[in-house]
Amino acid sequence: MPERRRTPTLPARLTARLPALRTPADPGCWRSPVRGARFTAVLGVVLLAGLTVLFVTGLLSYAAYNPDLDPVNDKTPGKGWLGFYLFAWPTGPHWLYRLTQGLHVTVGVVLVPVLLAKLWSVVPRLFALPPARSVGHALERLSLLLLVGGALFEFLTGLLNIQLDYLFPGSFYALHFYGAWVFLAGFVTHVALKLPRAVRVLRSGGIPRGGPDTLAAPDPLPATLSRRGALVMVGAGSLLLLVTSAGRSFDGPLRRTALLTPRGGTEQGQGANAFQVNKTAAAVGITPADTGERWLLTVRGPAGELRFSRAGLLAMEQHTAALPIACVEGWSTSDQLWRGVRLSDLAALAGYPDRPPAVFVESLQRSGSFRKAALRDNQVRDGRSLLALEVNGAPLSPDHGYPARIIVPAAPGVLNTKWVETLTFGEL
Ligand SMILES: Nc1nc2c(c(=O)[nH]1)N[C@H]1C(S)=C(S)[C@@H](COP(=O)(O)O)O[C@H]1N2
Ligand SMILES: [Mo]
Repeated sequence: MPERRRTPTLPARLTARLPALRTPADPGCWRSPVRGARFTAVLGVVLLAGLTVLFVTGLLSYAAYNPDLDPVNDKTPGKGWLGFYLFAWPTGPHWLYRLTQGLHVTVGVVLVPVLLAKLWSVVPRLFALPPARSVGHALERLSLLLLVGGALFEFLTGLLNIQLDYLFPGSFYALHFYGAWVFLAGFVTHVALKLPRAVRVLRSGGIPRGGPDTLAAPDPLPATLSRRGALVMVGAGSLLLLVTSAGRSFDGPLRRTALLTPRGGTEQGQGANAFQVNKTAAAVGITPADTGERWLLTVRGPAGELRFSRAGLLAMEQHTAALPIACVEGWSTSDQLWRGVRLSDLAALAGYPDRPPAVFVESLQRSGSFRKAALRDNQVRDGRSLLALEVNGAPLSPDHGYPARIIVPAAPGVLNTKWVETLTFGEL
């Protein structure tokens, strides 16, 4: 059947009612009655606090890897002076990284609606003409490019990394690290320029003194939602994200509230080993043959090269430590009861009886990231730092690192190497 031909033009009745075409550079083009100085100022102040937490906890996360200790720990070896602030990551309180990285990821997720609302509230400014009224104004707009681009980039890379489980292994760290510094350059400039005004607007109850509200629409449409209502909606969005993602930092029923994360399901593993697994043994190619009777631990130091079977390690003095696993992706477990040999005892056998040095740890795992790590002397010295053989009263499961794994207080999961094969003690 032939189709009826449609007329390409709109009915005259309709075109007559359409307003004159406005470009986005025309302030009259933007007609939401919600935009205004107070709306923007409230969101801006929330972001000032939230983004500061993100930046500081992000820098702490980098420091927690002990990147200057050894190149295997450093995911951005070209950082140069950007690593000026690095310090020896402490071993206490034992939940330190669980807290800082849980905050980093949870605050990041929760701020998404605030960031989007803030950008929406000022989007007409993006199109304002002329592009620059003065050198100062040009610099201000340039700083916005760093700020907005940097913030969107950081949120995107961070969210992809936690949601898709290492989407870009290796390169994530470099992207997120340098992106953060670009963002900071824009953020500091923007806050210096805008904070006094935001504070004035908030103090005066929303009316910018000495001028019109240039963020408000000159020709607003009738309101369907008050400004306060719009802020409440943004807050409700953040709250929803909070209650559906914070559970990743806990276990049991709380974890199951984390609907928005790959870590929100039931615990992996069984019995004593029923807690989250990052990479399974199968995923990294560790077979029962590698970890069976044939397995031997090699310990190197000034005393030479020593070898230990699992039975030999179990015959040594055993110590326990209640420590969590806390991953850079923001998920963590509560304290698990680990049992095994103290790293400082192994250091003594390796030829450091008095003052344990740093240690270089290598896994059986043959490829992939995180199969090697270096631990600083303060970590080796801590009595809770173990080469763990058991957890919660049972032998380690293959997925949690059988026959032996590292566990160190306050450290990121990345430094808790599984399926350990070699420990080399000495100054790195
Ligand atoms: N050999 C090896 N050890 C490893 C990893 C790895 O990929 N390979 N992943 C690390 C990371 S990123 C984390 S968060 C913890 C997770 O430990 P779990 O799987 O026992 O919870 O193991 C760490 N140890
Ligand atoms: Mo991790």
